[in-house]
Amino acid sequence: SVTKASTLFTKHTKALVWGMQTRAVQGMLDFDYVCSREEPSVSALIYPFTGDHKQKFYWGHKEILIPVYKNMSDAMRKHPDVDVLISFASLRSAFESTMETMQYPQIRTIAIIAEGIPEAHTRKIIKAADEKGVTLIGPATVGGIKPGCFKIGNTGGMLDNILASKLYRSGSVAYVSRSGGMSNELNNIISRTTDGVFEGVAIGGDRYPGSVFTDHVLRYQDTPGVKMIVVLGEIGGTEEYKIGQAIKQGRITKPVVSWCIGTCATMFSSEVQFGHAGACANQASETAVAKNKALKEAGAYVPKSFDELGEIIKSVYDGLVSKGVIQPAEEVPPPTVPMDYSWARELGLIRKPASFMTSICDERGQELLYAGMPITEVFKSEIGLGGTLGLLWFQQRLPKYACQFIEMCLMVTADHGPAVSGAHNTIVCARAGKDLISSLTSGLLTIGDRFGGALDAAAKQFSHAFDSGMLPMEFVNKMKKDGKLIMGIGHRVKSINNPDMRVQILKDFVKQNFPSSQLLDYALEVEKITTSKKPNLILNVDGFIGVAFVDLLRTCGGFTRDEADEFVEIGALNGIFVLGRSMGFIGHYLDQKRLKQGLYRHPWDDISYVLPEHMSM
Ligand code: Q5B
Repeated sequence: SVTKASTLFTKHTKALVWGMQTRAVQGMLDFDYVCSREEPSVSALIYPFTGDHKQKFYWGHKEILIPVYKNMSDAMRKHPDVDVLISFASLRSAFESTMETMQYPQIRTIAIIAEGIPEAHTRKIIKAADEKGVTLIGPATVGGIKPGCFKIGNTGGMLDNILASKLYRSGSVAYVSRSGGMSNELNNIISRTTDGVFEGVAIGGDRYPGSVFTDHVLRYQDTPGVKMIVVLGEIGGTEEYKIGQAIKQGRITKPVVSWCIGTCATMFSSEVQFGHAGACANQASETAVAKNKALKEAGAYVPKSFDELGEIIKSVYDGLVSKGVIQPAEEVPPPTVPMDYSWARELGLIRKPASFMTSICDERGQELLYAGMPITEVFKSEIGLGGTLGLLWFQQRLPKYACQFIEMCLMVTADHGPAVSGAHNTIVCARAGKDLISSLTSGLLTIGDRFGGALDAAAKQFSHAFDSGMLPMEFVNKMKKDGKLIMGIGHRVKSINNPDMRVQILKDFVKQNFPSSQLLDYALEVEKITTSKKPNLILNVDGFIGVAFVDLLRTCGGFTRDEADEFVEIGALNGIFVLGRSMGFIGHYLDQKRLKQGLYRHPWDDISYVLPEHMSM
């Protein structure tokens, strides 16, 4: 097999990341930045499921773009300085993608994060890696870290952890462990008891890890910056014995502090399979107790229990400092990496005024809420469309009669034929080949004071007159004197001789169900006066809904007087006509399309051309 590199990572190491692991990549970039690296350690991502594109990341305060390639070959060709690949491939795709990676001689180290890769596949990967001189870290690991230089994926945890364990600068202690979680603990212990971590690798918990303890311990032995080595082994396998042999043979001369986890297994009467696939003693020599004993006999520093590991690391380190082997460097504070907004918010460190406020609907939870009412409850209590509108427009669970009245208003305003302004516009628009939404909105845009949009103004005018104690006749006279039309009065085709049945239906309902209809009664008195002047000056459908709604808001018990007035003031009532008539406009649009009506052109004989006469100079 080809000799493998003893230095896996430097301050200039560049990596490719296989998989769209944006959080892990951002973690690597934040680590790079806090280590004062000149350039990001991630050159590109490989993700076969999207096309080539660029992904945005933060580099300190700046935003940068990192390319994402669909094909590994493109990534390798475009980034020849990359020599590490971090694979977040799933257990199903890891084998194929790792074997593909090894076809590129530029890659010297591969970290495989996936758990559960079949052992037969891992063994093939290991064989190929040995032939090609590629160092594997993993599978089933977070990877490893070289403080001040390079971090594999999520190793070392979040930035606060990295800062707390001073992983942004190099120390003198190198470690190797199986577990990623325990490597975090080692970062913590080593940072508190020594000048810090030089490098740490978690080889992973599988029975066949891609690289073994001895591979890394021997690398550390050959690395001048490493002054002492920590090995955190565990029950299962016999790899730790090789370290003992290497110490005895003088191949390892640097102090080794070592502990094998799993000594509690002796308390069980049968074999125990611990969390990792490889963590099971199949014979006496694979127990943690036996391995700890052997390492101690070989000359490693072995504590009595894991609890003492920190103390023993400290005493070995202090010894090296007193001998002058280690000269602790002066601490230089790392550059500040801005905290992610979402994380700072989670920690409660910042607050920001929201750009939007809402008080009617919340879709974030498990269940959609309308004004606080879960959608299942909306249906269970059968509040219907009127009740739903009550929740979303008025934030109230309205009484049954009010819900019914709203639905009736929507039904009576749903359509009034093709001749009215809005339907006409919708039809012309549909016949000009426009789509449903354009045709609908073209119709809706005609709704205003004259057509269909007189509800709010009628509600305001009538309630103002009524509240200020004006007699109906005084009101009519005042409006005439001011030269103003009474909103909600008058109709082009309906009159006392041709009554509007829509208004009659609503009137019957209000009279039977509303606790009070004071404003409606007032408006009906006004109607008597206006119709005595002209039979078409009836209380029209807009006017009726406008005044009846004021009665509803004022007397249904759900609103204070100010709240009731505010809805009229902010123009809620025209919404009833808009909503109801949308049904009709959509119907007209569909009708025109169904009838295959061509482009409409208004006939000339229906247009009076009244141009000024031509004047000759
Ligand atoms: N006069 C509705 O006008 C209409 C008067 C008035 C005092 C009034 C007109 C008006 C107020 C706005 C209003 C909603 C334009 C109507 C609707 C939905 C619809 C539509 C549909 C549907 C009708 C004749 C004489 C004149 C006027 C006087 C008229 N209105 N005086 N207060 N309100 N109303 N809009 O027929 O002395 O002869 O000069 O603006 O409530 O849109 O089906 O079509 O469901 O789609 O053109 O129902 O009333 O009457 O303008 O020729 O006036 O009566 O001053 O007096 P007309 P005009 P004078 S519902």
